[in-house]
Amino acid sequence: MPRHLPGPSTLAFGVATAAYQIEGATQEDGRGPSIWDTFAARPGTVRDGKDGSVACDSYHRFDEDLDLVSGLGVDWYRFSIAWPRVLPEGAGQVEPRGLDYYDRLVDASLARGLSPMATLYHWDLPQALEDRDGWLNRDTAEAFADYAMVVHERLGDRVQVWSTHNEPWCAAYLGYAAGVHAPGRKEGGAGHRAAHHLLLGHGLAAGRLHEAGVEDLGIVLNLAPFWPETPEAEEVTDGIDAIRNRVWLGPLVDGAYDDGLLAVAPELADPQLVRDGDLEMIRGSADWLGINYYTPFHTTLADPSVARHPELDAYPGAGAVSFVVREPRTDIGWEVDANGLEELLVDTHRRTGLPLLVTENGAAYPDDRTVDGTVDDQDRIGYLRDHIAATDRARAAGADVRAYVVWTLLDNFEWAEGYTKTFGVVHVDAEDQTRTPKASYRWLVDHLAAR
Ligand code: IFM
Repeated sequence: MPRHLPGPSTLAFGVATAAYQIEGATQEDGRGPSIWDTFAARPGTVRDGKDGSVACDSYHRFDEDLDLVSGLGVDWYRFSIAWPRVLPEGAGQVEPRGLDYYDRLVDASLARGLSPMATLYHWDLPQALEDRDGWLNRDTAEAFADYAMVVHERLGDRVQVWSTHNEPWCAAYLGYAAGVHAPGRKEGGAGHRAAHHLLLGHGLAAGRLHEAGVEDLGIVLNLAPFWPETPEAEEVTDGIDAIRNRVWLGPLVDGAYDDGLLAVAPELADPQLVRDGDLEMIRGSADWLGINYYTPFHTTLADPSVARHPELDAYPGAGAVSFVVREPRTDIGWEVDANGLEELLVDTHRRTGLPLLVTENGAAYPDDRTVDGTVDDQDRIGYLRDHIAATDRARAAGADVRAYVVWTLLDNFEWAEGYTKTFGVVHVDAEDQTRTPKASYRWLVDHLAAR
């Protein structure tokens, strides 16, 4: 069983989930509250007013879920660990029952021949840390590194591939600038401050995990291709690209925030925030890079007579850009274009030289059940087929892509969209939690067997 990072010779496959989206049991076995419990309880934050308190009840049904994972024929199971299960207050007292759960999950994965890939932070910050200013407080980065070591001490004998953060862009900019994700703070430039502390947390944790013997440590980014529609749109698009992509790649690869980024994010030039040694420590800290890809973005210069697009709140300081979304689109409104994935993989490999994993890729579709209870999600099959082919093309063009991981196993709590948007290859009945593999699940089984 390839428990280490797969080699470059073949493309390995996996499927991903995240703790808050599937586990439920938010009040069980000593778990402390997270920012998503608090945020979702506030009226108007989540489309259907629901939360992750039950979700897919995977905390109790993980055996059944792992049977579904292994039934796909994938090598890897990518899951995340809920920080507030392990340290209910974010720091200090460890909750052994939280660690026990992940211990069982890892053993049950290995028993099925699945290699575990563990993500330490998929957005469920302990509320106690947010009460002390969350990712705007430098201490949170230190607390994250301590938490990483607690988890590693328990699971590190069996888990070899670790990632620190999942999509820190969302945690920083959707959470602290646009306020559409937890903790729901709409504070513009605070997004940049949160981004630096997330990077710092990654760097501190990476240093200690490497010292403890971890060889396959990565960070998972939702990088995105931006395609200016006109030459005039190029300059403003540069600012958007800086906030989405270069804010992470600059420190990780060069140990620096570039001038174009600093022009739109002056906060990152503040020596109180970015202290001596921070960027040097972050440089070279990742052994691999995870890329989560869903859609490309076409950009134009914004028409000043038209109201600013709310999505731009997630790019504080960037100029007047508009996004043009072409057809076809998924149910969540994201344009479908697999060429964006190919381009991103080739460019990111050139830019970083690091092994890449496609750590998430998938699509939301309405997924209506037919009279016999099955879900014939042909759109999702088309999406997955085209994006796997794009990954193959990127490899053929020289990008060192080691794995393709499907988002996601189960229909689950899709953050601010609640349960209204479904990405799973397995349908989950919200009433009785029955799992029904969709046509895309069967297609994946056949596709992987044929490869
Ligand atoms: O569901 C999310 C996941 O948690 C992070 N990446 C994007 C997915 C779809 O929105």
